[in-house]
Amino acid sequence: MSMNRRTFSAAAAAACVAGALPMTSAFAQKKIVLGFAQVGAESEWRTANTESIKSAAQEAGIDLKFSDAQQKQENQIKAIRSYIAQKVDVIAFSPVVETGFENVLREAKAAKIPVVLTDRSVKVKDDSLYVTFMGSDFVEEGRKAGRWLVENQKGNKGPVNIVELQGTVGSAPAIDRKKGFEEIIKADPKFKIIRSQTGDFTRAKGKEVMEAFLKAEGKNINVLFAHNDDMAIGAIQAIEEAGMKPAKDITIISIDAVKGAFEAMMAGKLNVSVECSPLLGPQLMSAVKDIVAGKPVPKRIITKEGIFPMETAKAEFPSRKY
Ligand code: GZL
Repeated sequence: MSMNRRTFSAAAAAACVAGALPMTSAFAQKKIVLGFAQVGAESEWRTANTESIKSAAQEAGIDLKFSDAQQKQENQIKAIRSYIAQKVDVIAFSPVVETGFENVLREAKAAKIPVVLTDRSVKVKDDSLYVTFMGSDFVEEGRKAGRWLVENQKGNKGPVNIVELQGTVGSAPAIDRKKGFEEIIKADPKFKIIRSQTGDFTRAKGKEVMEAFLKAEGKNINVLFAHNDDMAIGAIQAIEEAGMKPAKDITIISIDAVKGAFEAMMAGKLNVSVECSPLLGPQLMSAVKDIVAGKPVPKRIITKEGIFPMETAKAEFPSRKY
């Protein structure tokens, strides 16, 4: 069990005063210990996010304790409790769902361990339970998807029947992307969401649910809005197995802009992907160092992101970092 920063500093100071250690070396040796409770490994996005966090911790000289919750909230809570018991300096996590973390966050606060939210946020009455939330604006990502569709369907008097593959039920990205998308399309009654179901952000579930949509609605489907690229890629397989042409018979809009999405767009099978950057590692490590140094950190740090229609994919692909 690693001694935490406070007890170490007190011991080091005592040793220095007693002349047992030169003042500088003692303090320089103690690495910051960060406990990170990751959602899982459900998508290309998550894999890139984990890679960014691990490489940034190494780069920053931060001792990273990492856990994968396999998309189960109880596993994330268990991991956070273990970091509290280990007296880490900072805890960071990407809440798999928005609710149900209040108690464990209170335990971290009682243990005087600061918490950073990355990627996804939580719904809590007391926002002093976390120092900062860094990640995308998911409502804006949904709006970007909606605006692209409105523009793309300008010449079509409708109806435009949409099926929607939602992300993990109760997660901030699923709730907010739906909200942003509907905010934009509700302006024109030609747009109708005729089926909407969770594919839990995975390719396998995205394919399975799209197969059910196709069985129920078939050629009545004009558009697929998928909350992430992995579900869109699974749905593309289902559309092809049903003998239809993805991105032609069914317009496909998704979010993340991972490598797999660019490959699908270059193959002419995906119409557009809204960027959601997983590369939060460097920002997280810089915030952790500031928190440990007692410097102020903004309550909300929003990642800047774009949108990539099929036509831009070939030119953009070589410079993509995830
Ligand atoms: C978004 C992130 C979502 C991605 C999915 O920030 O939480 O979770 O869009 C991932 O690909 O599974």
